[in-house]
Amino acid sequence: MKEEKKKAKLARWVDLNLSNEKLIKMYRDMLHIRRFEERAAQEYGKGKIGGFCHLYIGQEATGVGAISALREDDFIYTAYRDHGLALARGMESKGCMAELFGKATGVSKGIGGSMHFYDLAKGFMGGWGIVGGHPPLAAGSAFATKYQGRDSVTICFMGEASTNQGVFHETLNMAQLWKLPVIFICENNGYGMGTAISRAMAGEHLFEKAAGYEMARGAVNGMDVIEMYREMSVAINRARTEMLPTFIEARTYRYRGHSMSDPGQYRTKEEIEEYKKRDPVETFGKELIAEGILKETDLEAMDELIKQEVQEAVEFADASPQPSLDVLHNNIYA
Ligand SMILES: Cc1ncc(C[n+]2csc(CCOP(=O)(O)OP(=O)(O)O)c2C)c(N)n1
Repeated sequence: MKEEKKKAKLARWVDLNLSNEKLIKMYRDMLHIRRFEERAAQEYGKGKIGGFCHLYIGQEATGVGAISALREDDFIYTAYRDHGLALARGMESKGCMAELFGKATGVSKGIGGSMHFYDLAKGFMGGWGIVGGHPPLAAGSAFATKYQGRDSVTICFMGEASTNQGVFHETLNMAQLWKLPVIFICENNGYGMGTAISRAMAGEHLFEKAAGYEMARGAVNGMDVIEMYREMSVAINRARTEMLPTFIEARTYRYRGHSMSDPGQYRTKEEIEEYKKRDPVETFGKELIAEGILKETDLEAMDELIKQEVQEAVEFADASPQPSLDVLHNNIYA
């Protein structure tokens, strides 16, 4: 009887070999993204961030779950909703905030801005603005590592709207045909700007788009960091050992508008509140407490430290210089 009780109490991640340290880091990474972006929203309101600013708030578990399963020599491509993914990859708050502020100390030297975070040393390959534009680049990266005989994998985040683009289908076709070690992670947050997926996409089962290419595929609860990690571990193993691609539909939700300039009148407050009930950060925090891995006071202390880190990032970005005028025409092809 005692034994049974013990078994029933095993954490749901027991099969994943996740150390407590790793679990705590996953929680911390999600909270870091949340606090960084809440602050970015405030700074945007003060006029410190020019251009677009697309927040990731609500989707933290998808990015952290996926990126936590990677090795340091793997590569990441994403669209413009990139701050959270960059932070999850270990890019520092200071460089990220400075990039938002358009400062020379930013991760893209202040000439990329919110949509174009980049860090080659961390395999973070951007930060791309054209919907559906980057999946071919990710496939190219996977082609390159395979060609070089390395066992790195490339992961490619994209919004669900990009799966309606022709180039998405061309990329999946080639990835499967050429057996490329690439994982496509479609973050299905239900909306492409103000358009609900049901108004823009034929068919209900998004992940089945990959069936046309006989690619391994599936849907996962993208609001659950552990489930995301679990699916990714399988896909990464397939890519690393069999050189085969995977398509994962991560069902998630963004709490904020498409970008900071979106008042979000195409959905109801009730809908947003419904999703907040299963908030990825709060839910996982409670689970870690229930499992005896952290205490409420640990979460509070961690929150304070993160807020302090973000505060220092804002001060750093404020104090940093603008890029000099002579870099204005660098990296431009004519
Ligand atoms: C080719 C192209 N068409 C239109 C746009 C304008 N646009 C920017 S974001 C966006 C919606 C994309 O939604 P989704 O891919 O689902 O990503 P999410 O914003 O939900 O993360 C559109 C249509 C664009 N950037 N590129």
